[in-house]
Amino acid sequence: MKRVDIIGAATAFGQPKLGVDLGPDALRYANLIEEIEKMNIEVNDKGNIYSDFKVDASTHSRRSENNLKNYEQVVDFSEKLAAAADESVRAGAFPLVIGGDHSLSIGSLAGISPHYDNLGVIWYDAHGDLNDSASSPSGNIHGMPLAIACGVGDEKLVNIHKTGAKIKPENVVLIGMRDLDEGETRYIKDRNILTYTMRDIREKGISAVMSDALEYLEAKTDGIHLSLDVDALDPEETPGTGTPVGEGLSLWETLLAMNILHDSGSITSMDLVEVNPLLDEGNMTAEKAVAMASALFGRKQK
Ligand code: NNH
Ligand code: MN
Ligand code: MN
Ligand code: MN
Repeated sequence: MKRVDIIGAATAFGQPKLGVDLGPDALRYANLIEEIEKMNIEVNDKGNIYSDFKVDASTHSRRSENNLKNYEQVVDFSEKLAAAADESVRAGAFPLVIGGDHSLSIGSLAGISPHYDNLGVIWYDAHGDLNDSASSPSGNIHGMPLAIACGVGDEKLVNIHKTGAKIKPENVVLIGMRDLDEGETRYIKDRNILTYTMRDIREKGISAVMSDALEYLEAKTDGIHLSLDVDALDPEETPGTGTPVGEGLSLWETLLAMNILHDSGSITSMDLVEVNPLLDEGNMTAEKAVAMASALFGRKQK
């Protein structure tokens, strides 16, 4: 890895709550760049990407086309982010895309995946983000990016940056699952996606889960993208996020998971998403997210 490129994805259009577009700056304020530099890694902060559309607090998330809220805003933002992520991989850097809501992964995966024959994905989240507009209970696009990357969903969203599916469901591992919608459960079963629910993690332990996930992906992929939604953790750990779900992962489990991923040397890009400083207690969610990213880049747990 030549360097880490920080790409700020300042978007809130994938979900209804204001403030998640401030996540990138909350992470910088929590010393994201300095903490990664401590690992003797060069960091290039590329600043934030913003939509040309302005967030209008009075209508945000109410405009919906075919049960896709803020549709044209998400299409526009995804194209911009995909171009930035593509450029970063092309330059030999490790893109660290900081959000922003999880709809940003439509753009990050679209930009990154063309550089690989078989990109693997670890989706560390309470949710599967495998809805399409028909199965989505909310119309919020942040519940759809993984399906879109697999080629399922709205045509424009599926064809962002490059035509067609960006990844294969057999190259995906879901970790931390505890709030799946019906359509998502069906898709996981139909495509036989390797899934670790909270119960699986309790039974096996996070260390064995991570090793098994790595073994599964390393055998058939030429790069692994980590998409880390801070709501994977328990809301007591990361309260500053829009859709918290109880009985989640602890900080220490996640730091251990990140250390195991670091030691593998297999992770080639990352999204760090759903930090909403307006919902936070102080800046603790951003601070913990920085600890998680630092652990991925080699900071050892005490
Ligand atoms: N599954 C729900 C939906 O599609 C919630 C998604 N929310 C997330 N995903 N934060 O990670 O609306
Ligand atoms: Mn998510
Ligand atoms: Mn989530
Ligand atoms: Mn190292």
